[in-house]
Amino acid sequence: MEPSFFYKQLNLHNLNFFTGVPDSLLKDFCACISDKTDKIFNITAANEGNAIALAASYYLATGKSGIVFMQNSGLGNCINPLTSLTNSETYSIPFLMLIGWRGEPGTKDEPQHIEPGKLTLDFLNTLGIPYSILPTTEEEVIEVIKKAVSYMNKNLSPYALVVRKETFDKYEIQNEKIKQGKQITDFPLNREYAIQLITSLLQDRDIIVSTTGKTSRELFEYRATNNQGHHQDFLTVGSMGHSSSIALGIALQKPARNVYCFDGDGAFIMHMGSLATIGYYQPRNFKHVVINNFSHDSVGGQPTAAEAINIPLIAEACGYKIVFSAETADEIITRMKELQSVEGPALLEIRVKKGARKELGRPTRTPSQNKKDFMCHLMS
Ligand SMILES: Cc1ncc(C[n+]2csc(CCOP(=O)(O)OP(=O)(O)O)c2C)c(N)n1
Repeated sequence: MEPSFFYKQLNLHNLNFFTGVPDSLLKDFCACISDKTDKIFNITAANEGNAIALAASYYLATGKSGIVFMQNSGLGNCINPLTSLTNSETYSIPFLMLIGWRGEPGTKDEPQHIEPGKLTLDFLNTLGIPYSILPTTEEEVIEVIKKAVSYMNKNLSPYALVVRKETFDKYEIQNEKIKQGKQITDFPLNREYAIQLITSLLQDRDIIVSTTGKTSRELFEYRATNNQGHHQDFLTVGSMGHSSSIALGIALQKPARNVYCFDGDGAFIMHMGSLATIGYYQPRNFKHVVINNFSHDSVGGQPTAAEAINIPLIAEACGYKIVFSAETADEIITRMKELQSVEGPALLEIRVKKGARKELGRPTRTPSQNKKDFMCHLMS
C-alpha cells in the first residue's frame, strides 16, 4: 500500500496526531508522517509507554484520538499505561495503535522477534483491545479505518491495526529539509568504524554488553572477521534500552573486570533512568560508550531527541565520575585509553554519522550459545 494513501485516509477521519517509537516494518509510513506532519503532531517518544501517555494527553487536550506507532516488542513497554491510564476502568481514552508485526508466525525472523511475534495477538486479546490486520487493498483499508474509528468513538477505547511485513510500499521523502537531515549527523566516522576501533582497543578480559540493532550486528561481524570468538560480548538483541542495566549488574558482581556498555542514543534515551541507578551504585569498573548518531538508525534513521540533550552532562549529573565526547579516530583512541584506566562510572559519547553497510550480517550464534560462551568467559 502507498503510505500516502493510508496517511490521507487517516486524515479524512481527523486522525492527524502521531507518536511512537519507530520500527523497520513501519519505516516507510514513518517517513511519510515526518514528510507531511508538523513536529508537534509527530512526536518520537522515548519509549512506547510514553507514547501511550502522549496520545492520552493529546486526547485530554483536544478531545481527538491520536495514533501510536510501534514495533510489537514495544507492547511490553505499554502494559502499564494501557492497563492503568487509558483502559475503561480508569480514564477510557481512545487512540489508534499501529503495531509492526515482527516475528509473525510462519515468517522467518530473528530469535528476539519470535516470542513477541507469537504473543502479539494474544496480548491484544488479553488487554481487551480489538484489532485488525492492516489490509493492503485500498477498499479494505478504507473499511478497516472506518471500523476502527467507529469502535474508538463508541467505546472511548483503543483499537489496534497490526501491520505485516512489506505492507507499505517504499516512500520517497519530498520535503528537502527532512531529506537532507540535520547537519549534526555530518561526523567523520560511522558507527561500524567506531565499534571496530573501540573494540580493538579493549583487553582480552574485558566485557562488552552491546545494545539492540546494528551495534550488536556490527560487533558480531568484527569478532567473526578477526577470528576472536564472541565470548567477551553479551549481545542485547532484544530488550532495547536495557544494556546499561545488564552491564551494571555484571559490573557489580565482577568488580575486577572492566565492563563496557556499547549503547545507542535511542536506547540510552529509552530507559535513561538506569543512569541514576548507575550513579547511585558507583561501579568503578563500569564504562559506558554511547554511540550517538542522533537517530534510530537500525530501523530507518528517524531522529531521536539526542540533538536536544547533552549525554555526557546527563551522566555527570547522575554521578558518573568522568565523562568525555569524541568524534575523530584520534580523539577516540585518546579517550579510550583514559576510559580504561580511570575509575568509573565513566562515559564516552562518540558522535557519528548515520548509516550502515547494506550487506551487514546477523549473529550466526544463537542467544543461548552467546549466553553460554559469555558466562564461561565471566567465570574464567
Ligand atoms: C522496545 C523496542 N522498541 C523498538 C524497537 C525497534 N528498534 C530496534 S533497534 C532500534 C533503534 C535503536 O536506536 P539507537 O539506540 O539510537 O541505535 P542505532 O540503531 O541508531 O545505532 C529500534 C527502535 C525494539 N527493538 N524494541
